[in-house]
Amino acid sequence: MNKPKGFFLTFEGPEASGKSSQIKLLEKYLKKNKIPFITTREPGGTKLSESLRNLILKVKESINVEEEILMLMAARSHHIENVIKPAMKNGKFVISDRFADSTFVYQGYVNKFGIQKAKNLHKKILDNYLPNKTFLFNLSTSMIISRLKNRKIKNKYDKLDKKFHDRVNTGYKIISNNRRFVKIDASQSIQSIHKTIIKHVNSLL
Ligand code: ATM
Repeated sequence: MNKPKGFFLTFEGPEASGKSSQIKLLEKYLKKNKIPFITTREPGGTKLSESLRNLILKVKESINVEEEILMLMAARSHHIENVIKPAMKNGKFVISDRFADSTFVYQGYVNKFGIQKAKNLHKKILDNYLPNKTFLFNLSTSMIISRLKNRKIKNKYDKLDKKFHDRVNTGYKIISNNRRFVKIDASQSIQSIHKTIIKHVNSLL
């Protein structure tokens, strides 16, 4: 008998776009339907990668974008080899809150490392390991800012201004011209977004 095939799904988008709430709803749905899955996140996903997350997002010392991207890729390599690939081998759905696309956008575009340079590094270091599908949450800058106002500041990126969020949105627009991406209008209701996600997930089963 053929072993069940795993599936790698990622959630991407700007801050406060509702990714995490949707991941929780999807977890509930998969549990209810007895579909084997794991959820994980980036930066993070392993003990080592979570320590790197703390360094990258909370460190007071300033690090340059090259240092940051190398730390992210080290964390990602550990995550892929120790969590994602083993779960995929066991036929599970792997759901990750952010992955390589965040590096292409935040470091590659927003922090000016270069999208293509970031993609080249991903090819070289991580064998171009990419998700099967990516849900990309789109939200206008004004809505991001208004949602963030109701949220306690969580990391160094949450503090940044309108220009920053505009750049994040532009970065996602640039990298998402590809069939891997399912674009979600994140201003819709939680339930209607959930329905869309379930529809796509069911089409993969
Ligand atoms: P979450 O709050 O979605 O967990 O994301 C943490 C931050 O990490 C997010 N910015 N904010 N706020 C984006 C940033 N990040 C990068 O800059 N590069 C990456 O490769 C990843 C995975 C995340």
